[in-house]
Amino acid sequence: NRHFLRPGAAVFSTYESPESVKKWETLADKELSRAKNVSVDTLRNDRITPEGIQIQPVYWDLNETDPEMPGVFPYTRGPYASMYTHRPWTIRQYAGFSSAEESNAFYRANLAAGVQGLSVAFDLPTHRGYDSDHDRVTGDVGMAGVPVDTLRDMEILFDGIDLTDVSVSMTMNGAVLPVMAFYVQAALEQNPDKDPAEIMASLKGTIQNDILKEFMVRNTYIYPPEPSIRRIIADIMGFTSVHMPKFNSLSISGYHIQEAGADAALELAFTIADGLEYIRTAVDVAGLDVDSVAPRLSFFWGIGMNFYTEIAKLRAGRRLWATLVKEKFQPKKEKSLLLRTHCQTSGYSLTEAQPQNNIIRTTIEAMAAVLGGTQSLHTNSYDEALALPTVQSARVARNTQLILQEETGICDVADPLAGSYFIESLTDEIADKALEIIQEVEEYGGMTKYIDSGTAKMRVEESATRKQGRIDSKQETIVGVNKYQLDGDAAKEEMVEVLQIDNAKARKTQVARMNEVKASRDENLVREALDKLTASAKLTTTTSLGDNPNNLMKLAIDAAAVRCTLGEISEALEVAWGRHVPTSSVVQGAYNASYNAKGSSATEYETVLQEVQAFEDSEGRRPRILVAKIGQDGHDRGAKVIASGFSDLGFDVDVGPLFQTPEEVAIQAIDSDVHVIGISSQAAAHKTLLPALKKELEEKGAGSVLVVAGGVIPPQDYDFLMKETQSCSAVFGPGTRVTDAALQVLGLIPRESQD
Ligand code: 2CP
Repeated sequence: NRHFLRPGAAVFSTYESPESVKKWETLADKELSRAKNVSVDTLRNDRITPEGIQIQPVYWDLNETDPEMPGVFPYTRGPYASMYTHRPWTIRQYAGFSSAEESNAFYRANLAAGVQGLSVAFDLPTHRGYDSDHDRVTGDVGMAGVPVDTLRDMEILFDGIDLTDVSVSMTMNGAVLPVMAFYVQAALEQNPDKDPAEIMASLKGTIQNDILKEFMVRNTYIYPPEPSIRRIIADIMGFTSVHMPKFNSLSISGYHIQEAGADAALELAFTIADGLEYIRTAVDVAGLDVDSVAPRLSFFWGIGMNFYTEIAKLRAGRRLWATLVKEKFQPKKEKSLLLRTHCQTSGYSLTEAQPQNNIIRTTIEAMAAVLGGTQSLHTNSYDEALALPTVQSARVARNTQLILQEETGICDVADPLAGSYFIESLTDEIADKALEIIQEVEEYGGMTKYIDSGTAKMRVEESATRKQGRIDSKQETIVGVNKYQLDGDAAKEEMVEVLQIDNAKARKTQVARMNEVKASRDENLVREALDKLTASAKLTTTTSLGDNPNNLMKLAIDAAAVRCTLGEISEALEVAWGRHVPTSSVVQGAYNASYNAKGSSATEYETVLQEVQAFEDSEGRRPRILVAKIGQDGHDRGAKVIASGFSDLGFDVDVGPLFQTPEEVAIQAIDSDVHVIGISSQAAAHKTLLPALKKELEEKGAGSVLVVAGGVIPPQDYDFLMKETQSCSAVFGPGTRVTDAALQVLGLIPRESQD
């Protein structure tokens, strides 16, 4: 007899089930009967392949005395016993367009076409707590998601969608209080005749609310760490645990840590360590019971192209979380130990070159997510390295999941890869590596202190720079980018239509609607609600317990009800806490080390170093670049990698602060006397902000400073930027090798020695 036995095998008749298997069967029967009124036996008997093979809902090794089972501690094999066998993961596509109306139409069409939950993407001004009329957000309104200034926008966003029925995820971290308040108040106003307590209790969904990773990698914070965690997050956890028990109060995110360049072990470790820190905040700071909070913490992983590793990561994550929460907090409810997660296929793995290849990448990543046992999934659109998705590309992305769910049979078996020598071994090893890092963080005093020390950010940036070095030196293959590239006509054939957004129009419509709301409200009530928020923000005692009259979430809902704007609510808190000002630094040596790790392409690297030296010899100083971000776009992985790579290649590198206006960038460039400004743009504001930067430079007599741009910029816009408006001299798309960019920049810098 082979060891891979399963319940259908002949030997099964004499088999005495171990405890874990008995527990699994009881749990699975309960889940199945609750959802579909079927039992494990129904599943066993019903599913016969065309070849006549009976498919079991789960498989295990009959020779093991205590086999790991799905739904049973430590949950390596899944948080639920029956997993997808009767309820597949939720297809939840993250989306938000430049107006509430367009976004609403998209959500409704998607729900009609098989999507099972909503996931709202807000624009960057909303994330950063600015109303659409603020002068720091001219290029950002409606560009990377939907703008929400007032309750009116939220009402339109969910028009015709019953919020007590559909589960809604909202990606919001900085301006989490006004956004949650608008959402709750919109649900209450959808149901004016019902008991408000009942409406709130029925709301199901998730708010990202994970500020720790914002300070580490994503950068859409507003306030400093201390009030962000100990006041905002604590009060939201306290409020939702009492009034919104079905709502997930946090989505603890590894996704952005991976997107920023972390490998799987680092992503896993920092995310779990963030989760432990949030439970500690709830218990120690807010005085909440672990069992009132932990069951509604959820997770969010990025899924890249390392197929086996990603599957192992999801399995290891569940085991680590259950084990660590049990050990550190001794919860009484089993639900407190479950790591339930959303996954998103990696945006970073998508390429601008040959975009259709991205459909294949996304499918492979989606398969890793579901073979790893995710609860909810977003699949990226193939054109996302170029621009925001079109209706057609979003449809292909959604259908990828429908095909996996309904055509492949993947859902028939819970944790089908369990028992694979390789997957089990990899799961153990990833868990061990992550645990080592988690222990280091815990010994340091927890994630808040670890992030504060700058070590977390530095480790992610190092990992990102090393990866770029491996790609540029071709140790890692990316089809169409560093191998099998197309050129000439073939490359043109691969160009795809991209979505273009009229930023000025989006902003005008938004501001007009906000002014209408302001004109029709009672200003005294507005002032009173905002003053209460400021007063609560200044308190030094906890206000987290759900019924506390000074709970910030409660006061934000009161403010939403009297039509305060998102910017006003944010400002009322900023008065007490100030805005967080980040510091930035450049990783040294990591690009050089990994580029030359195997000695490959060393001559190209040498060539750049020699060119830089020649520049210095002729100009009397090294080439100097200001790497800058303009507008509210905080995605800084690309900027950081360029800064580190250029620095290793011999450039003098200045890194500008995040969230600059074009004028501030121009002033810094002039003050630092740089030869070149490199603008990294990931959030679609390039057509407004690059021409504005050029204008500022010219007005200040610095028109000769070279401007180059990189990031998510559709090739269709290159002419607009380089010819029509002459606002930059080169555009580097995703996938550009740092060495190539450096050589090209050197060639473009006007030489004073030749004047
Ligand atoms: C599920 N259920 C089951 C089973 N499976 N019951 C019996 N048997 C099963 N096999 C039940 C659950 O217990 C639950 O009910 C309900 O069905 C829903 O299942 P779920 O697993 O909770 O799924 P979900 O509602 O889809 O929630 C999934 C998550 C949630 C992960 C817990 O937090 C979520 O939806 N997250 C999405 C986050 C998101 O969209 N983020 C977007 C990031 P009960 O609730 O009654 O127990 S995009 C970010 C971008 C990139 C950015 O940040 O910039």
